[in-house]
Amino acid sequence: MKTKTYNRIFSILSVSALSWGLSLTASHAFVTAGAGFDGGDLIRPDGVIPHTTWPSNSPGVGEGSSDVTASNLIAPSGVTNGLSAESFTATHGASGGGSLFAQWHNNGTTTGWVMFDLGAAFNLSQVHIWNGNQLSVLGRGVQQFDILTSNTPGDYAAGQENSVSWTEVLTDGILTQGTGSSTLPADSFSLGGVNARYVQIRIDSNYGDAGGYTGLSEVRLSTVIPEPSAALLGTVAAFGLLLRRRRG
Ligand SMILES: [Ca+2]
Repeated sequence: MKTKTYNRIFSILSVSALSWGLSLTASHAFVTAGAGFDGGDLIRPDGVIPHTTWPSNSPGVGEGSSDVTASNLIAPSGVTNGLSAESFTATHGASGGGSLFAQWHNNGTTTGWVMFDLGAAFNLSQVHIWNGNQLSVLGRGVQQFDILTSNTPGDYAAGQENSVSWTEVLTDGILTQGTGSSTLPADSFSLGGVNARYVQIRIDSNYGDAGGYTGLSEVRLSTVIPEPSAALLGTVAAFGLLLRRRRG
């Protein structure tokens, strides 16, 4: 009888742990650790929409529109360390000058926006941003920005960036200027655990590029560390009680 009870409790424990562990979409979950990273799972967005992207009709030195397309923010592209691990500690290479591109920059404005679809709603702990890191034009990197989030599907479309259902969760963040290093780290900013599927970076300013272009290299989000469900905690408590009874 006691063995049967044991088996049942182990079964409940297994099912509870399984449903807890799978509460995050498997394709998004990456376990990572590093300075500045507060835990949880790293999320690579499924989609990205920029307000503009620099066109290919006047390419510069070895530069075409595919070198600066917004998909370079999520590819991953240009990641020079941790590419296979998809890790927060990954670094990003420099762009331009015959070197690596793999970034996004807009079509000649110091402000603007870029929005991301995470594919599902998550409780977001942090946003991790690798700034623009384009050799000889490091002023194109984002300086001040806001983060807005939403769970309204219609918000993820050009023309909806000012929809009232976007909520500002980070105001006037300051991104570190790129140095042209081949191993640029990410800057991390808290999002306070907000539940959201859509994330918008609203650019307030850049670092003073003479041509007025502004861009970024790569963007990730991370989740809060999931709390054990009440059902699992209850099961663990019952299991402890059973052990005490057996010992008694
Ligand atoms: Ca990139």
